[in-house]
Amino acid sequence: MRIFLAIDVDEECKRILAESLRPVQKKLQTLSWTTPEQWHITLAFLGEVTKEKVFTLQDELETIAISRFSLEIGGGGVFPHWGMPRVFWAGVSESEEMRLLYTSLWKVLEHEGFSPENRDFHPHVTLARIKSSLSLEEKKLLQLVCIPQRWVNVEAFFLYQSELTPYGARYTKLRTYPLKESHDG
Ligand code: 2AM
Repeated sequence: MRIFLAIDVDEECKRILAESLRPVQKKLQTLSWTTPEQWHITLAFLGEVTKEKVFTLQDELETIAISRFSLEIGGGGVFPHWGMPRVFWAGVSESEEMRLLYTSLWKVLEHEGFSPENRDFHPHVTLARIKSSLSLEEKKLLQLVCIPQRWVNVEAFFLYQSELTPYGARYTKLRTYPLKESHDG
């Protein structure tokens, strides 16, 4: 199974994001736009993992005891850089709480034999994948997209299965890991 761990984007935030993208989506139809059902913030992509390993991992992840927190989604950017954009994303605020969740997850994952990726953690919501090179004009259109800032409450993280289909990636939630209510101590 191909699996990853992620935080969700709430419905209201998705609605606002979708609205801010609509005009540019019409103009840039050569981009592979992701759909609101696919939007999430990846914490760890684990790739192909045996079912047995998923079973143990599912339980190990229950040991994570982190409190709920809020994060801010907004603004746009690209990976790796504007010279050769490959992914167009909505930004996610860096915060101590997010770092804590990320490092706590990786402590469990490393214990289970997974190795962290070499690249730095840049939380984001992937909005489009860019397969061909863009003209200056197309880049300008993307740079001018106004994605409003919005606070999102993070009350859980999720273990997802990713299935690659001819119609794009299909993500299914395998397990929900609720975060602690702040007054839980
Ligand atoms: P991306 O959106 O930034 O491409 C499921 O595939 C999720 O895991 C996607 O959100 C994807 O991030 C992320 N991911 C991270 N590394 C990946 C990889 N090597 N292959 C596929 N997805 C990866």
